[in-house]
Amino acid sequence: MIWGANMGGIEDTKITAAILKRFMHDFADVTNLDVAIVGAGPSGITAARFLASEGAKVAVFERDLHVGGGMWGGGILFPRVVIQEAAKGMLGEVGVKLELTEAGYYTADSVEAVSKSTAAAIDAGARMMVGLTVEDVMIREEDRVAGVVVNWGAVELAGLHVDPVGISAKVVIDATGHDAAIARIVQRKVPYAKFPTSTGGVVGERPMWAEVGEREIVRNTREIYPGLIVTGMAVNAVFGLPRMGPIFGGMLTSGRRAAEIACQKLKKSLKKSNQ
Ligand code: 48F
Repeated sequence: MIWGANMGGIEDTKITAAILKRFMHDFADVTNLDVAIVGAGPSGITAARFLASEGAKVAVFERDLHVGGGMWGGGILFPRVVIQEAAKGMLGEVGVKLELTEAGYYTADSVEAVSKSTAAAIDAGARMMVGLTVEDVMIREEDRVAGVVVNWGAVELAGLHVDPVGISAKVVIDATGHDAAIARIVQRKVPYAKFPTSTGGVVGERPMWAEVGEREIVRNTREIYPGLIVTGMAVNAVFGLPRMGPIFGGMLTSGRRAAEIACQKLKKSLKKSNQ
């Protein structure tokens, strides 16, 4: 038998139907979530893995067609990333090979780091929804963020006037990196919204200082408005903390911390609804 000899018997319209059926089903399945994560960079992917492994129904909405955010490209397009001693387990546990380059500084292949972290999140049960931009949030009773509003990234790029659709979520995680896009949407659309920052709003990130940025990012990963948690570089943008460049331990650990906070919130709301 020649390899590929039995590959025929295919109908184009059946391929069309298979794509439609499968994606409609998958999209319908993410319209009611425990946690909606915005942004598939290192912090969002890590938060998704931990939440899914705790049994939460979680999806990541990413406007690009690819995952990885700023991790994929490493530093100045050299596709390698640095991880400090304290965080090396975060990549080690998903099977990423680390090299000790200098005492305390491990390096990883950024493509391997993104691919294996994403695969681990998907295997744990997280859904990755690529090509979808979050352009708004849903706000419900008691001024609570209760979901995200999505549209195709291509619609945004083309500047088309097309209405988006809503996805409900008990918790929303802003993992949009330097943009802190979801925090900024809440600030813009809910004029009385107050964040626990020095200005009560998004302060904006400070110039590069890896030592301080990495130290502060996990400590400041928190719920900044009812139902809205910030993680990753969005934390530093919201709280006015320095950026760090291509070191990623803080991003991964912040993602894990965001997942912990979201889990605690989910457990509390489950308790309340059982009372
Ligand atoms: O920027 P990004 O990688 O965020 P992160 O997880 O990690 C930051 C590091 O990559 C790096 C760094 C290391 O020291 O500073 O920058 O905090 O990933 C953010 C993702 O969010 C997507 C964006 O395309 C990127 O993949 N994103 C941003 N805004 C939206 C969005 C939006 N409105 N809707 C959907 N996705």
